[in-house]
Amino acid sequence: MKKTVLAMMVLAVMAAGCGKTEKAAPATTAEEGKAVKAPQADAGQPKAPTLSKPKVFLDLPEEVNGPDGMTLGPDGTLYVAAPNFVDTNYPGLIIAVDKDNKWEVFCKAPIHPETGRGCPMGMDFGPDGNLYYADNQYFSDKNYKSRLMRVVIEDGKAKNIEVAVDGFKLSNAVIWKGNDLFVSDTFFDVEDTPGLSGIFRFTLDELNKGTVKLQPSHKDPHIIATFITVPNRGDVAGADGMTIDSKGNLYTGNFGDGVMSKITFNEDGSVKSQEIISKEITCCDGIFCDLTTDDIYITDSRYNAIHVMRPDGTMFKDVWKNGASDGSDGLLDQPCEPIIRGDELIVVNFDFASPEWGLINKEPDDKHNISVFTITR
Ligand SMILES: [Ca+2]
Ligand SMILES: [Ca+2]
Ligand SMILES: [Ca+2]
Repeated sequence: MKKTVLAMMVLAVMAAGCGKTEKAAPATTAEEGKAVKAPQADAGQPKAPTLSKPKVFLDLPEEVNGPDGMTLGPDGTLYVAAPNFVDTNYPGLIIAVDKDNKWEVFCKAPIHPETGRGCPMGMDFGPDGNLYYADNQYFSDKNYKSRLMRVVIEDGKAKNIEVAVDGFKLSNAVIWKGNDLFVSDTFFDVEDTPGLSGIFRFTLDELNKGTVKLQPSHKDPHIIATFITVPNRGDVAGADGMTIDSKGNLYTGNFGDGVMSKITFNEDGSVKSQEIISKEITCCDGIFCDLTTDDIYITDSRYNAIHVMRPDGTMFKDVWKNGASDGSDGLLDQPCEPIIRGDELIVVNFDFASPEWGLINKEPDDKHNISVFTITR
């Protein structure tokens, strides 16, 4: 697909972030790229971690022009998914980064037979040792073409890649909790409920029986939670990143309006509660829980910012924020997913925007980077 056509389609999807009525970021923090002392909610509350100035974690070639999702393997290898929406001459792929930050292509994403594209985004390892990733076809075809893929791994290598679940709109984040797998779908595109999105749950047993075919509807029985994004700058993108805290609670945030939700579970895995816990920010892409503290790191694509949220919804805004950058200096360039490796906060820069979307990042450039901060907890 031509880049311009794709960009127009993506505009409808990802023109996201913050309403025009939102106050602009403080100029000093946005422009100077300084670590900001995060506000403390209440005396006695846990303090927010602080972050160093970011550095370049990886410089990536054109072959990896639009990185998105990440996960850590059992041996500490970092996997990074690249749907490569910026330059679609390159196929979507997943790279593996070792502990010395040397990387290689782990696998190329199989193309969808109807769209001709393979677009890996969110990823997580399952209890079966295989790697599962969201194959986001929404930018090519909105008619339930997105999938969940299973990379069957043998001896640390990708042996083959199978369709585990077929029929999402925009499968985005993927996370396992025991034998339950959760997948967020950012758009349901229901006419009478604009901004509807949701989270699906699958069990390992069900996935082991063969490809799960979803009902082409927002009423598929695998849906365990739904969300409604309030239009923000005309954007209604919904559930995006997901993470699970040390107590097994699930969190997600809407891309379009930044509303954060928490889901708790009963012993049998059914949903016990679902509540909105924060409306402090206006854009949420990927999120990641630091299990040593239960601090939840949030990437804000709109403002090139990192926020940190506590499980009770206490939000420490702008733990990091910087102005426009091509990323070659390590500064954020439309950050889309965080992950923690030891005391490193590694942040992928998606860098795929258009000026009219109103993001700090105006458009893709030819620098493709992943950033890294040092965390002081
Ligand atoms: Ca995402
Ligand atoms: Ca860049
Ligand atoms: Ca850029």
